[in-house]
Amino acid sequence: LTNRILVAMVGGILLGSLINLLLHSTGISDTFRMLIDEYLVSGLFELVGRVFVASLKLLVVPLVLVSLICGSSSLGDSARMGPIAVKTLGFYLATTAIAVSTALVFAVLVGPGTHVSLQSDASFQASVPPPLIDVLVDIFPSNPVKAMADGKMLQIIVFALLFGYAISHAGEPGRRIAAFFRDMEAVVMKMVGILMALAPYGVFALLAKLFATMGIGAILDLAVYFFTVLAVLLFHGLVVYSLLLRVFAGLSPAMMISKIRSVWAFAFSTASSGATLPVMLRTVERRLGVDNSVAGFTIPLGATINMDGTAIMQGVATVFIAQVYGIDLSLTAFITVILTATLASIGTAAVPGVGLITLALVLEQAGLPVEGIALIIGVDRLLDMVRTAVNVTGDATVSVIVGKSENHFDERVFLDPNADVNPD
Ligand code: DAS
Repeated sequence: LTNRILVAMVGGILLGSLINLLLHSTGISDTFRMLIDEYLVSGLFELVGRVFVASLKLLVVPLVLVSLICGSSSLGDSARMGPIAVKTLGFYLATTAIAVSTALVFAVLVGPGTHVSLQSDASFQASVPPPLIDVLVDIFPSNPVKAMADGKMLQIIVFALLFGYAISHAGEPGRRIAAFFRDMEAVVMKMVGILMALAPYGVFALLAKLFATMGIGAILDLAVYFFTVLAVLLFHGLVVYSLLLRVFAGLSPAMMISKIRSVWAFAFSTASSGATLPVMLRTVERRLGVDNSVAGFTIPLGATINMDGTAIMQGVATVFIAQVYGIDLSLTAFITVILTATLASIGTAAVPGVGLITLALVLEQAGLPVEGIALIIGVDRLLDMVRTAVNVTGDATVSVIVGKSENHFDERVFLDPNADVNPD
């Protein structure tokens, strides 16, 4: 699939740029120009692209609801691990909030979207975001069904966390419901897989229309966006996690990095924390020395709720899209982005491209045009591979910190460069 998406990307960019040149050349008849513009660019490509974006938004509610209910109900089950759960959740949420905040500051400083002159056909006027107090009150659902119908994701997240916690304290009925939601999650993940199979067509159409409209110059604009996200990912992945490991566990970041490179290769090539989970669990336990009683909890939970790399992309993408559409983000909007990206990263399941699905949610909550996703989708696949590696590095770092602080950690294994080098 990755290759097909890459081919679709290149094809869309090339065809779109070619059409752009054609439409601006004087050598073709007006009839032909109208045919190309009306029926191909604004017709077929527009249709396929918008259906694809709509299908991404379609999955947000079911994906977040079931993955969160499953995550929080398993959390409740292990109530005997209270301090471990509290520390793990605390570090996961804190690192994600740091990640998205760094991304926002960096993006505002670099201004990746300020020079992009998008002649946007959709002259989008952001809905004025509500005052912060309303945003905070609005987090608590008064009607969960209405919250889902209205796509109020923060309310859905709060409801799912509460519901999942109740499941884990409801005895036999709770166990039956938990099993139901685990099945639901499997089906919804299958839906994500099906939609990702459509991604090449959607990506091709979006990019062909984008470059037919904007011309090859768009790649330059995207290059600034691309390298802004990459810079923050590398900073967070190599500097922030190393600092945390040094400060909270007094361990050598170099040793950890040398041991999780195999996990990086897996995360990068699959662009899926979920697919990387088995390799991750083995590495954290047998090479980093974290006891299974901790890693068995922190790694699956982390793969589901801890996505710092994703939050970084969402932070930069939000600023980029706001700048391209000439929309000034208010402080409330920034806070909404930090809250939504942090909480939404809890709900993202660990599959390729899922960061875009919740980006739609972050943009909506910030009052920005979801169509802006079309601007960045072309380079998202490459960024997805890098941000997935950052996501799993965050899970490993927090697992070591929590394991050590709870004395479920064997430092000799961590310090042994040859621990589990030749897996059986
Ligand atoms: N690929 C996702 C993951 O598995 C992250 C994302 O899509 O942003 O972590």
